[in-house]
Amino acid sequence: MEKPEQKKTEALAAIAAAETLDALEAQRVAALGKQGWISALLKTLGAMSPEERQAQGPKIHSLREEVQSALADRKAALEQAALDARLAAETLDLSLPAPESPRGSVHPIGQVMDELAEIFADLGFSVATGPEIEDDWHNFTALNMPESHPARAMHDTFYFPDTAPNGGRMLLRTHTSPVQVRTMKAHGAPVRIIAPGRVYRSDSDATHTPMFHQVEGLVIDKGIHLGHLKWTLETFLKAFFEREDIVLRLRPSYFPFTEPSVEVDVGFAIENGRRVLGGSGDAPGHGWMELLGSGMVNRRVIEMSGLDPDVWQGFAFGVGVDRLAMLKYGMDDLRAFFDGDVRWLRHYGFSAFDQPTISGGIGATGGGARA
Ligand code: 2U9
Repeated sequence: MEKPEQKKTEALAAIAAAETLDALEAQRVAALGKQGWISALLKTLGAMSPEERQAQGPKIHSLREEVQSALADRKAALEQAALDARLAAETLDLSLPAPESPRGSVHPIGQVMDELAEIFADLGFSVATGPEIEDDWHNFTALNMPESHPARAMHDTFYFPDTAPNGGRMLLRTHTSPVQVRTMKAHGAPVRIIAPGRVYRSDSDATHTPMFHQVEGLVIDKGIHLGHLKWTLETFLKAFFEREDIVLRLRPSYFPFTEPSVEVDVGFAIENGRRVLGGSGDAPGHGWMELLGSGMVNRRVIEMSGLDPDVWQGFAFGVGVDRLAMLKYGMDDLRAFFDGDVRWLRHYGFSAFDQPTISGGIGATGGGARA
């Protein structure tokens, strides 16, 4: 075993000197591969006499184990070194400033939706959502707009060719009101929700887009009256516009789903040629701007939503989210909201880090014309 001992010493030295996993693999093949010298040594055992095999066998096997374990140790060491090098090269220093100004921003509509959810959560409202593809029962009939009702024609509805499971027509919802109907049917009363979301009407000009955003609110409880409605809207608008001097004017109106119905105007003043909300619209140089629709929920709607109108009453309101965003953040063209122009978004978008909170301030500072 002179020769094998010497070969082992050489092999162990070569293994220790291998700098790469490939070089190490070459050493393994040279010793333990099919043509390797240890494999050849093992083959000689078959031709030996039993006495000789008893003497040489353990020596050859221990030599093989020694080489095998040296290969495994070196392999582990090389792999660890490779991992250490990779970890050192790929470190990320989170304290470094971003190489460029951050891309991507929160769209003003998303920002305003977050602000609305925060303000109304503080008043005890939850956010409810529902399908944008509706059937005509939930979108119209349950809201006191039967088939022949002229208000149906006024909504410029996008209809689908399909028929709903309840036999009615399928459509893109023209308002978020079906969400409130579904909520009352599923959960009963009392109810205190806002329903923000996309709505669709076949209408397109400088002030109308075929898809726009609404937020509607619904409160159902015992003994609810117009005073609750006015206080809620006043509190909401003061928080949203971050001004204590918001003044409302309620005008009688008509909606099929509310009775009585009121349109809500907000007083504004002209400052630097621009309308600024706040103060009475009756003061000299001031005016009134129509902002919201609202009213006491029609008892027929309460009934169709599965509740007893002699027990439960409520108020509801609706407002365009796009319009709220334009008023608060000073955009003047509604169509730009939907163009997806990155320059516009860079100018009017908000930072994702600027979350509206009651304690930290509702209005964002990062975007809009207020920046
Ligand atoms: C239920 C009962 C009543 C929601 C209401 C309005 C008045 C309204 C418009 C404002 C501007 C729509 O975006 S807009 O064009 N909305 O004037 N919406 S009351 O009334 C409801 C809703 C659901 C069950």
